[in-house]
Amino acid sequence: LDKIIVDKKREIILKKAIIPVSQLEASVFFEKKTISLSDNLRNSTSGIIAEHKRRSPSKAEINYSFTVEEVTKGYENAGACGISVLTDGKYFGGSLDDLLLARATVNIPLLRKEFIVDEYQILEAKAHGADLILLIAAVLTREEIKTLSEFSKSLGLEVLLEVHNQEELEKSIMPTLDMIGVNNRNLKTFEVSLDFSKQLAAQIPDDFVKVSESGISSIEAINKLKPFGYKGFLIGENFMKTDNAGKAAAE
Ligand code: IGP
Repeated sequence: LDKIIVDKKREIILKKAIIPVSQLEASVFFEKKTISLSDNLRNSTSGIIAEHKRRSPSKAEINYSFTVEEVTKGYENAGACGISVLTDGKYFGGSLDDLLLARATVNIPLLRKEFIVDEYQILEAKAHGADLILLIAAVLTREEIKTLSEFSKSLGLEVLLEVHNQEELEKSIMPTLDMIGVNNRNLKTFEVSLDFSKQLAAQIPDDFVKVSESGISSIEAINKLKPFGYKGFLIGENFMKTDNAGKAAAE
């Protein structure tokens, strides 16, 4: 995780030198209103946030056989509340082009799934059609979470804050967040257990929509998480590893 962040910071320095903020701000998406994922989750029964993920550090290759359009259209047709698009290239095989293609394909909320450490990445998210961003408490200070979430909100982007334990949750709670996600996967050890979601649920204040992330592989798992107050379920690998991600999401 520390290595990913070091790489990310270098990547941002290089990108800033090539694509100035003014160029990002010229994107048509700055004039477009965003769609609210938190509203969708509050009003939905499925709560599925389906993820486009080609590979990951914990699993290596998952699926390279389908286009972003095929996968995201499939998710939308299956009734997903929103779609998460990995944009990290080095570790997840994604890109901002993937986000743009997803935006050209579907009309449901899009999450830019990225290790965000700089406001520049939030401008990129907006410029490529995202409706919300992810902030990961494990790699940010409270001050950074505050600055980055305020900046997102000023652009009309909702914020999903990801935590993995009580300490991260306590340091992060603030009114500029919309949703709080408990990552069932420890990003440092890759250990996965739905118990993380179950244990932390009661500590998440009711003003935030609760999302359970990672390692969810069945309807039974979702049904076990719902009584803890979870309204959103972020699922990647379990859909992507099949030969029809949309069909898997529909089932
Ligand atoms: C999806 P899974 O186990 O269903 O493929 O997990 C998503 O939660 C996971 O990709 C994720 C992630 C992240 C990826 C959660 N938090 C932070 C990169 C960065």
